[in-house]
Amino acid sequence: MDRKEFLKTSAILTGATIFPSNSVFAENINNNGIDKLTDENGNFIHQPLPYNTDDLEPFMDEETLLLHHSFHHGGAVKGANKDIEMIKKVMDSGDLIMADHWTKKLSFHLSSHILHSIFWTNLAKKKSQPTGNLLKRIEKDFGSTNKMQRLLAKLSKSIEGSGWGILAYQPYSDNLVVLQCENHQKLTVWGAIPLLVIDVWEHAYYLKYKNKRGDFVDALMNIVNWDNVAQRYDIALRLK
Ligand code: MN3
Repeated sequence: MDRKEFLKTSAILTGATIFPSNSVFAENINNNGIDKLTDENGNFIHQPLPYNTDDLEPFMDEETLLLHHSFHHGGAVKGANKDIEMIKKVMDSGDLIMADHWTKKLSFHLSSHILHSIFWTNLAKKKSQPTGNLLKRIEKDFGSTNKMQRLLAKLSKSIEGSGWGILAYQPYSDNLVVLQCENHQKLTVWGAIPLLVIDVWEHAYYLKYKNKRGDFVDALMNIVNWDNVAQRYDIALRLK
């Protein structure tokens, strides 16, 4: 480990700000190592994309990226804020008849906000590969990067309806796991920390890829920002 690597690792372990100020990918991750989803008042905020809307061409087309980020992710942020407000109103009124409705809505919207926030930072226009601790762990848990990627791609492509393929770190069992998530909130395993998430909702690909979800998932593997995934893994290890 060279000095730069040592300082970076030490900073992660102590929770200090480790990211260079020009790293747009890191700006979504705060000092505690989690994504910044709220303002100082606790309201959910919609962060700008960490790149230009045409940066991920041709793998992800500009129009899809723009609509996806502004309308679909943006809508989830608005929804989550409204759901919180409505839960407060229901509690203040004393009539809890709508409490389960707004709680379910919050689960859907906030999970969407969390996964989309991770998703944008998981992508970059440069080609990269898993390295360092992450690579070692992938090889230990899956045999090779190729094997893990094949599993992640397979599970992402075959999700029933709308959902996400997810590579996560599971601190309870101390290993990497690949999960299928339906919608934004179903089929998770408690405690799993998402490292790499693959959005396979039709809104993520239909303008360009039409019904070829598989082609979209394969294309996405060309723009995975493995440095971001590795950062997330190093941070997640603190929860072991
Ligand atoms: Mn989406």
